[in-house]
Amino acid sequence: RYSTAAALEEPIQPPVKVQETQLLIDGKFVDAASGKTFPTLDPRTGDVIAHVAEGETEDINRAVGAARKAFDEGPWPKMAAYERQRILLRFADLLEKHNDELAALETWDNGKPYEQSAKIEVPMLVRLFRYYAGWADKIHGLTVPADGPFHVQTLHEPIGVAGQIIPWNFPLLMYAWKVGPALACGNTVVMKTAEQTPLSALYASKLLHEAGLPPGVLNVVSGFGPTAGAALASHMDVDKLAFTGSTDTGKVVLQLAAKSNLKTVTLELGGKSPFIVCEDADIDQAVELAHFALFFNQGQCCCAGSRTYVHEQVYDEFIEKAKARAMKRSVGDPFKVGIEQGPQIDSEQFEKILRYIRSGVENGATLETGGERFGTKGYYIKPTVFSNVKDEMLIAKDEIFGPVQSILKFKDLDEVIQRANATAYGLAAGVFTKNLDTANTLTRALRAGTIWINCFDIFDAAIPFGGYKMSGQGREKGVYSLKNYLQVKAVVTSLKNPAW
Ligand code: TXE
Repeated sequence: RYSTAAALEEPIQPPVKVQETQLLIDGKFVDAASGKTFPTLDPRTGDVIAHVAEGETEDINRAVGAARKAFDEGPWPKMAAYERQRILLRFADLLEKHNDELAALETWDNGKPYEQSAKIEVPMLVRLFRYYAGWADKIHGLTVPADGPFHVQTLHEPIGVAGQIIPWNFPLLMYAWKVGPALACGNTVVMKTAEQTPLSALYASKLLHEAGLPPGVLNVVSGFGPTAGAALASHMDVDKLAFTGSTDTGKVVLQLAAKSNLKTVTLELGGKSPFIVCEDADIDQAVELAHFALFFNQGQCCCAGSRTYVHEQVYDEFIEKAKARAMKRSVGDPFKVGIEQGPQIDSEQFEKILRYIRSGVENGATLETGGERFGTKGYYIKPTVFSNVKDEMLIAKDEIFGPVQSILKFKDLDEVIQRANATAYGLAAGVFTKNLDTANTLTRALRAGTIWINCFDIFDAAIPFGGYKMSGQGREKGVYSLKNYLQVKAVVTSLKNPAW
């Protein structure tokens, strides 16, 4: 079911026009202080979609200044919580109204299938903003029964200026995971988008201002990591930093935060998540879900089920079916109806994935299908399946971040628990079994921030997400994300008449 390579020669014209390419600072779209721009590229062809203002240190300073003023002078943090909620709800309505334009920009800049952008991701974005709008007027502290003649209460206050750095694999969803809770809690924000995908966040942020957001509350700076990103992470006037990206860059921003003003940091980093198929699993369903767990979003998911452990009793059947499923995956222009897989994000990721595929072959894994680029243009890779993968091979250890499924064999539960946990990562795990005891054992034994049982990649706004070990620090989404954006102030009042 691959499109013919010839079909890729003439990419479909995206049904949207690029409008916002400048930086968003203090409620206005402006050029970079240096006047510089950088091209954002179409992953289908490598051609330029638009030239985007390139923010650097001076622009981050301007954006942080605007966010500081909007925080200190208000009205945002002091506004009635109900008013903040109304703005976020109006924003969600506007996102819903502009679903198709947002989805088209996302697909154009990122390469993910348009149907995925339009039917899954933008609706999830809407849901996230409605969810956090719902929290805005439900944030409150406690009354604490302390010893002594004191009335003790806690106030939950916004932290201040939040710096947020996001990656390119889910530009709109990463924007929502960070902006939603930060604004609901009354913070102001400076967001640094990924250099590969600056467009959709600018468009969404324009809608947020149409919904009534005061100037300076959300500032968006497009630009590169070592310049704009590092300036944000090390800024003395940023109170909190939220980062999603690679583990290596996570370590860098944590150091920058520590060396500057000790801003609090949350990190959502890489993964190498096990997907465990037990002998009693429904094999057809397990094959389909293991396929989805790995290949969804061109394999560019931090929580991809990238180590598929299959019990020896069902291993051969599983391999045969997983291979057949991968061969059926429809690869092609992401704007075409029915396409499951578009191109990888850029030439760097494309080359990295092909290097991992070569290492798999050299290390003796069996290449069942795929293993090479698809077509001659852009960054398409054929869905690839390796069997006979061993734990010590690079393809079983490193985050490949591409459409490469590695299948490993196991004999019993204790063994698979030990092997699944033998990684520096701990983001997610999938468990496929009909046996409740097996599911309970694996749930408790696996060291990962999310365990999906007989399902995978379920991402409701209310479900927390984050990593154990080197997959990150802190949790995003759900009620847990509010904690990232609130300070707790203890207020102790002396009681004149303690008897009452
Ligand atoms: O990530 P980076 P890259 C993994 C995945 C991928 C690899 C490299 O394995 O192959 O990382 O991707 C900003 N100071 N993930 O290079 O560098 C950068 O501009 C401050 C997993 O794209 O981590 C971008 O906005 N910021 C991941 C963001 O960090 C810096 C998603 C992410 O880029 C910076 C993406 C610096 N010095 C890649 N350097 C996930 N967890 O989902 C870069 N940035």
